Amino acid sequence: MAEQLGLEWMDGDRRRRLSDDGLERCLPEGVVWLPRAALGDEARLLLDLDAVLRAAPCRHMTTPGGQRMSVAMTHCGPLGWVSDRRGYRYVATDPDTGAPWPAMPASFQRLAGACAERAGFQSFEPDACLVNEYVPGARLSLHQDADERDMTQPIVSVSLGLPAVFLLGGLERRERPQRVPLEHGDVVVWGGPARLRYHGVAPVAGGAHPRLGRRRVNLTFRRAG
Ligand code: MD3
Ligand code: FE
Repeated sequence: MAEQLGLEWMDGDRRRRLSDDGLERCLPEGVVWLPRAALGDEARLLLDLDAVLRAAPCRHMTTPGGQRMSVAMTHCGPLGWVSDRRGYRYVATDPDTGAPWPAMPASFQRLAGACAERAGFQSFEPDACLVNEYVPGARLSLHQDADERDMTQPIVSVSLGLPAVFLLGGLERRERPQRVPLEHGDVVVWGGPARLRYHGVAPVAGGAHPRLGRRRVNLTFRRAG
């Protein structure tokens, strides 16, 4: 049975954890979902997020093809990802101001490190934290994260605010994506064989979150350089 479901790689503990909110979720190898893991120090996390957003406001970048992204983004930590007509790359300064990206708050580093460790990655030290901001209707089309240097390092993602449906595809673009609902406080660690899966976010539905209002904010922690 477990084999048929593709669960043979999971130990009993992890299988229980996946279902401990009563929602069965069968995720591919290398994906570890930690429901509500970001809420342990929620107040601190949201205060620190506010400070980052004040220092480096989210902006809509342009794809190399000239499209304005519906997601607005900014960064903290030594490196930030930028996209413009020249392509994608990681850079140490905010192109809008020429200043370094704001420092990565200690609360962010602690959360990312602790979640990576729960997923089996010791001493994860991210040098980039992407902050994506979605208002209702914003989406992220299917893509791979392949601009980081070391693909043995995981990506840790933290969902905050409005819920979203995450689209988890395969290693090739044509594979039909699985829909994974993510809520405020959920953390997902993507590593190993899942690191290069295609993924995206379905258009965010309307509504308002009690703490973050009419938006979803996603943090992704990466080892980029
Ligand atoms: C699966 N962000 O910033 S995070 C991105 O919700 C991005 O804002 C989405 O995709 C968001 O690049 C999803 C989850 C994520 C990040 C990296 C992955 C999922 C991944 C890498 C491989 C497989
Ligand atoms: Fe991505």
